[in-house]
Amino acid sequence: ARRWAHTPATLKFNSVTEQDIAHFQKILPAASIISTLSPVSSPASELSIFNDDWMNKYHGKSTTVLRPKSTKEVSEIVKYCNERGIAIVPQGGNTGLVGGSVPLKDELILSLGNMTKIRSFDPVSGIIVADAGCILEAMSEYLAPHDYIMPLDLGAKGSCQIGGNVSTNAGGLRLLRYGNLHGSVLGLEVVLPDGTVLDQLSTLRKDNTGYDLKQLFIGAEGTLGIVTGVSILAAPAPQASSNVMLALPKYDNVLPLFREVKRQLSEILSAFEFIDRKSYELAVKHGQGRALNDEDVEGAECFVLVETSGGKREHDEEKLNGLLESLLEADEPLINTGVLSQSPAQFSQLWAIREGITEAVSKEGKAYKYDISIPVASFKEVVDKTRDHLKSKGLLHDDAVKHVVGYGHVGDGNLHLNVVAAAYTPEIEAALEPFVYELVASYKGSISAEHGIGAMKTHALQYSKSTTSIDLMKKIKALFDPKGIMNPGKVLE
Ligand code: FAD
Ligand code: 2HG
Ligand code: ZN
Repeated sequence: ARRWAHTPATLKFNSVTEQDIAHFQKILPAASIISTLSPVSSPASELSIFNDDWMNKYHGKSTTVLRPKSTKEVSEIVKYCNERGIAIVPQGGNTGLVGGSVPLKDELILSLGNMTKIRSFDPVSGIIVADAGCILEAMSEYLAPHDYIMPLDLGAKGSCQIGGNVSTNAGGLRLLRYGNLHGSVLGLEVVLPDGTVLDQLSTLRKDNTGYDLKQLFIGAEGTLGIVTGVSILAAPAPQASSNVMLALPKYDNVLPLFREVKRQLSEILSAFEFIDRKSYELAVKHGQGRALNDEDVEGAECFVLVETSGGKREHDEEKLNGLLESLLEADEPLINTGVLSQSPAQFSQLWAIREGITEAVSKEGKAYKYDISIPVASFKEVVDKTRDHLKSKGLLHDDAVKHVVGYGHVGDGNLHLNVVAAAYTPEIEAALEPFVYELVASYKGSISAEHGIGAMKTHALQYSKSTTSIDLMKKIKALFDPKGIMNPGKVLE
């Protein structure tokens, strides 16, 4: 019930009717329409994978999902919806973690899942242009034989789409090396809320011709238009990659370790990921990756996964081995042990532990997810303070909150604080919010480092954005989408 409170009170939209379905049938083939309304009359169960989010925390009530195959079809649908006052939720792989990809009420869902063409690839520049519905992993597989990689990677790669990645400005596991999408996206094709196609699908690396409009859509979470095409700069595939899981006796060692790792590995360091002890245990318990040997885990308060990517295996191995030796031989070692991958399979297994935490947490219980930017030195303090707070409210026990864990992208100052509960309850939510947001604000942090605002944090935006910024965001929204049909109630209240 609380979610409905966030729906903009002033905006009124029309529900999709049977007449609308008849109109959509003129735009799209029957196979591209899923609707409980006649004459399509799909069973409600077919709609649930689009109405329910990945965490099964947010539940829409849409009657209709449209799955266009071309930008022209998207444009005709959007133009019609704008005229009719029907609200639209753009949906990619539906892996978002902030309730942005599912309706708040019965908005029409426009799924990009049928738009999966690679439009072009230039093996000299590395620029790839693709339909927004291309799955991230499929794009990586397309690039591999050409010796290129996508500049982003995340645990949801098998389901998330490049249009969804762009719309959430997804960060992920390669940000430390390749930066965020504001840098690597070169152009976008967007269907604006009145159906106009904004063609900015540039393949230029340099283009200073006034305002860079595409940046507005990167991270707009579907509130300003529908991304239908993406031009992105792929990175040359590293010739050698390696990784090592470092076990730390205490959290306080993370920062000095980061400094030392950066100093010694310099240009070959490509990831520095943090995993606290409980996150590690949950990953292993739920079959993510392969457990380390007991003696490697013993006495570890947390772990750091370091990845190197470089051009020459012998050179990189020498550096990594040198790093490990110097860390272990130090008078007061920052690490207990380091487990170095010896084969591509072991490399993947170490990554699977880190990438699998989200999945493991969702198997363990219902997760309240806080994706925050704070100074790295405070990661542990924030996890501990949150746990203590829940304990003081009498909520830290198996029937309420089972675990409070922290993991994330240390290299980018991004902590994933996950509170794993037996169920989503108003009592736990009230204990966590605004507590966590106030805590983040006290460190001058961000309440959303990489997952976005969605439906979850609209009411908390002011913890990280000034009134002036929010006012400007509202003006931009009104300029692009005067009727407010595009993903209403997301990002802005
Ligand atoms: P969806 O979930 O479908 O949509 C997300 C938002 O974008 C919604 O607001 C939706 O309306 C909008 N949208 C989607 N497609 C379009 C489009 N074509 N045009 C306009 N708007 C659109 N995120 C990170 O940043 N880093 C991570 O490391 C990371 N790891 C994850 C691991 C797991 C296991 C999971 C489940 C999620 C993870 N995420 C991560 C969350 C992340 O936001 C998404 O995985 C991804 O970027 C969303 O892509 P999607 O295609 O699933 O979009
Ligand atoms: C990750 O880094 C993702 O693994 C997901 O961003 C984080 O589930 C989460 O909270
Ligand atoms: Zn993340």
